[in-house]
Amino acid sequence: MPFPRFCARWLPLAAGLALAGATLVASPASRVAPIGVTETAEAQTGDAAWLRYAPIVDRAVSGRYDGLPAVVVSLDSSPVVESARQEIVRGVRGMLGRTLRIERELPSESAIVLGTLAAVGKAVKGLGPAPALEPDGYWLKTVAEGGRTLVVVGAPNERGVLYGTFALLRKIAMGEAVSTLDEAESPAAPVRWVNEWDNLDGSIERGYAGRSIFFEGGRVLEDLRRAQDYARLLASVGINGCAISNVNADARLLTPEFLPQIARVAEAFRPWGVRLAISLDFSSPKAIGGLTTFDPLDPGVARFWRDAIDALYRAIPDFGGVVLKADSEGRLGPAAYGRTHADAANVIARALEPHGGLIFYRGFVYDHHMDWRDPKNDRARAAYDNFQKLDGHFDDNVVIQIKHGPIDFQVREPASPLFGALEKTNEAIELQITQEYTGQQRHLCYLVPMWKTVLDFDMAAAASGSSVADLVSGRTFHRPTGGFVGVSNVGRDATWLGHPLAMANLYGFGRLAWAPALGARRIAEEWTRLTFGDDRKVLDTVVDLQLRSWPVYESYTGPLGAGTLTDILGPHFGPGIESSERNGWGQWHRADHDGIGMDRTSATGTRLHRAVPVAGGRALRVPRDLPRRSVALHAPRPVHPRAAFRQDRDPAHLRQPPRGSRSGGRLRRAVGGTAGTSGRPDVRRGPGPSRVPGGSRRGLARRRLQLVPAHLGDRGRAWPRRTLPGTGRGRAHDA
Ligand code: GCW
Repeated sequence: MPFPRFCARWLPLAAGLALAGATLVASPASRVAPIGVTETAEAQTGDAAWLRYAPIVDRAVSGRYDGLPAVVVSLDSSPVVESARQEIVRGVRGMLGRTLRIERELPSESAIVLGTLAAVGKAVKGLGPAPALEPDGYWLKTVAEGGRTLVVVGAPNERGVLYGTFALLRKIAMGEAVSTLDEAESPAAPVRWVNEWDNLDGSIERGYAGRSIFFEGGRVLEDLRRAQDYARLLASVGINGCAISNVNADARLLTPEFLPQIARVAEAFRPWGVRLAISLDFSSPKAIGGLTTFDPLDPGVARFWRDAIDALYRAIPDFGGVVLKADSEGRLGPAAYGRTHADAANVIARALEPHGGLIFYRGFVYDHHMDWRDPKNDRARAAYDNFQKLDGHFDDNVVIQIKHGPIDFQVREPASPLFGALEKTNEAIELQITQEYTGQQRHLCYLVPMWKTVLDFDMAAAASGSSVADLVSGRTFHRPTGGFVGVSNVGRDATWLGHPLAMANLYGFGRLAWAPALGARRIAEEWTRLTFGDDRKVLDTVVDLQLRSWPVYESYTGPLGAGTLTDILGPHFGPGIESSERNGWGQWHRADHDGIGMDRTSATGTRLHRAVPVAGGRALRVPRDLPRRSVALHAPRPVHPRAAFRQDRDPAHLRQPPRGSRSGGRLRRAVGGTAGTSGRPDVRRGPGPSRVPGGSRRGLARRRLQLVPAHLGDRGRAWPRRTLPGTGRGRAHDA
């Protein structure tokens, strides 16, 4: 059995909680159970994650559900509604110790009624008109009728019935009343997906929790029970799509040999309403199609994609779509033929369109051979420079999938400037549940507060409200689709993510994708109660640990917005500050005895600020402690007025656009051409000559100095006094 029971993992956790002040309940055999329930450590493996449905031990709380009906009726026999019915039985049994009776038709006694709006409307006379709901939304309503109570879970589609059922169970876990319900919820966006970076050999790129639950030895696993359990977890937080293969893609997935195999994964997902997706290799027409080209404008290539996608849909009629990483980090793309990202996306989009499929085209395109000596070069500009100019050129079933920050999943980044720059193109935000740069699931780092700094951020791209959450949901510019993608790395480890507390991030991603306005604390509380039960002390301790973890992790691995101090050329874990300098990857700290940080002003630096309409006056509304945390990044992150980076150097940029103006467009037009940024990731430029374009080295150092805020005083300047060779200032740090 690949998923052994374990105590080894829970015991340190239990010990940790004990240290942190949690109550640990010892079983008669003196085994430690991590929470205030009667299970032993051996009986609890972590497999169930937040769907453990631990018994509610507080009688005052469980008593609230004494009136819950003893019967469940599902008015629909589809596999998804069937899952909902099984789930309510399982959840009520776990939390309240009662076994619901299953009926096919409405009985004369009280009942929980599951069904689509059409079905429940017909069966429950006193239900009344249904509220307006988006697809996947649900309505929870209690109806007193003929001396009985009906607890109705109704929805416009089957998935919504399942999500409503999970919501009802969540309410019980949270101790909330369910006797007089009338609640309608719709998801914030249609796209709520996860991407796994699993390879066909069973390894996982940035996998820290064991091998793939989908692949092994170049094939799909025979036993897909784990995949099915994963789909259930995803469904419980409203995630409706999952791309199972690495974006550094393997073309073999599209071959006739593989289609029946991945169709089995789709089958495992289907009862939970999760649509299957895969990543594509853009060179497939040549790599597996027998063509001599993969030029997206070649008619033979277009035919290849049409045939390949048709075959996919024959095998998997409800296939969700594809993810494409092209022209980035060595992946082949349209630049090989001088074509644009729009050409590349559209040729595949047109093959998907008749089937209703989506293509997620990754905005993570940059040149990793940039000349580090050139102070105008800036990886943080890459996504914007590559895609903003193509706005309006993408078909309606293309979604540009944008990493949350402009660099690469660092412990603190501002929102990517690209979010505010696409008015005529669908977008999705890519958040990394995988803790690649945030402790690799060995350090505790609860990411929800970090994600919220980005999702809540207003890009000032439209009068109607343009928070990143609104932009990606398609609300700001009325886009037909868009939403949220989480990069996850679940594996065969019994805890799914390799650390029991890391699952709060997967849970949190799903909850935010459904309702980005939810608070980080609320999400941590939900997750903790669902995972560990209702012991107050455990709840307080775990929630407190979670909420404090991100700033703590940041403080020792990437303070001041400097970007990661881990080894970027190796595993992205453990100290390796200098690995960021003197190479083309563009994660430069530019730290020396004068200061730290990139000059991103328009006047003398990389001009990133011009790409971001939110900088400038808006800065004055942010909490006072933000600038200290992000000064070295010196990106669109708002900067405290007292910060000594000279705001007056760039007055056009700093002018506060009148509230409600179409400032985004104006400012974006002002961006114009950009000096020193690649925009052409296929062009591999080696390190250039050791001259410093754009000014003398002394001038450059002086400008960087201005990025250190005055109020940091010595703190800002106390950064390693020795000069890094990357700054061109002679004395080597390690010499
Ligand atoms: O952060 C980098 C990772 C790569 C990853 C890449 C990407 C899948 O280090 O491992 O490749 O991002 O997002 O494509």
